Amino acid sequence: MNMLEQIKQIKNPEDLTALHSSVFGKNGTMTVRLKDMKNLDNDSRAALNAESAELRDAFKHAQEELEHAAMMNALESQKLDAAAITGYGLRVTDNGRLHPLSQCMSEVSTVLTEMGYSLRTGPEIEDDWHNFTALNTPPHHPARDMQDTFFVSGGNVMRTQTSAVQIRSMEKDGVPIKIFSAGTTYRREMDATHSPMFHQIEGLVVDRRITLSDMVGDIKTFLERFFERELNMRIRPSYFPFTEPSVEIDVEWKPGKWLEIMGAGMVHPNVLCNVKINPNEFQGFAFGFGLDRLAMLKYGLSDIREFFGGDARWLKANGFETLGDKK
Ligand code: FA5
Repeated sequence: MNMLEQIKQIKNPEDLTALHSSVFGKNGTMTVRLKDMKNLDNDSRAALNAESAELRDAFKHAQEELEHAAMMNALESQKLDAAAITGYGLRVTDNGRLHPLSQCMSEVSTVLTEMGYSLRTGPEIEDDWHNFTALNTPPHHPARDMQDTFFVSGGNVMRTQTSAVQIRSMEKDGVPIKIFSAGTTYRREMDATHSPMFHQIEGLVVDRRITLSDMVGDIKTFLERFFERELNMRIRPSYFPFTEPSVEIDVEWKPGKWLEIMGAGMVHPNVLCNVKINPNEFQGFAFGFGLDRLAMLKYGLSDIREFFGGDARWLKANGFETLGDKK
């Protein structure tokens, strides 16, 4: 193999340097021959000079090639590093977004806030007074059986209804009051329409001369704004210990198909007395509903438990966007 071919075959800078010194170094083959040039005739000198120049060019070219290859390698490996660092962020299809229930909760809150209700919250582990007794459901009241309750230590319960927050709010802020509470509630039951943990929203208005028609007006306004369409509403007599009269509200979901959507009623005088408000001076109404059932209706779902499966594929299958769809 002649020298030019040897140079071309070299794959790393160290080998190239070594070969270069063996040719052009102090005692290199070409250096020695060039030193002897004076003994050559003109043609041989010209040929040697040309050969030497050609070799220098070949070395220079080989060096440039190796430098270029090294730079490409470095870029390639940096590109891999960059992908390793940013790769997770690029796979946005794996990411999530607000759960449909959270979105629903926020829509409900927006509508109620626009209607002048302000949000109140309370503890999820509640004492007997706020969850039951002050709501006109003292111990041994048969209406306690209406709610399958989780009891925790110290006589407390996992709150079965957000109605507990109306007691706390009236105790703290007095009246007049126009509030809503929103949050998780718990009952010992589970089937397609009952989940052990679910979400309730409750509205409460207490003032002078509040009537049942104020309640009907506010509930209709709320439902139509939330579902973004006009709805026929039906009011049926019902029973809750903390409201008198008590009603259930149904909406005509499809022509001739009515669905029960919430409980409501005028705040029972005993409840007002329990929070030291004179029922002869103040009256009010309250309404409460399950957010999860409302969301089932809005999104056309048949099993409440699907909300809590935590499966992103389910979100997609039911037409809920995930963050990845926003790409
Ligand atoms: C109540 O809890 C009353 N506090 C509502 C109320 C407030 C009435 C103010 C009058 C005035 P009820 O037990 O019916 O009522 O529950 C209200 C809603 O919570 C139900 O209509 C249903 O939508 C929802 N709900 C009840 N239990 C479950 C459950 N296990 N899973 C999912 N949703 C539930």
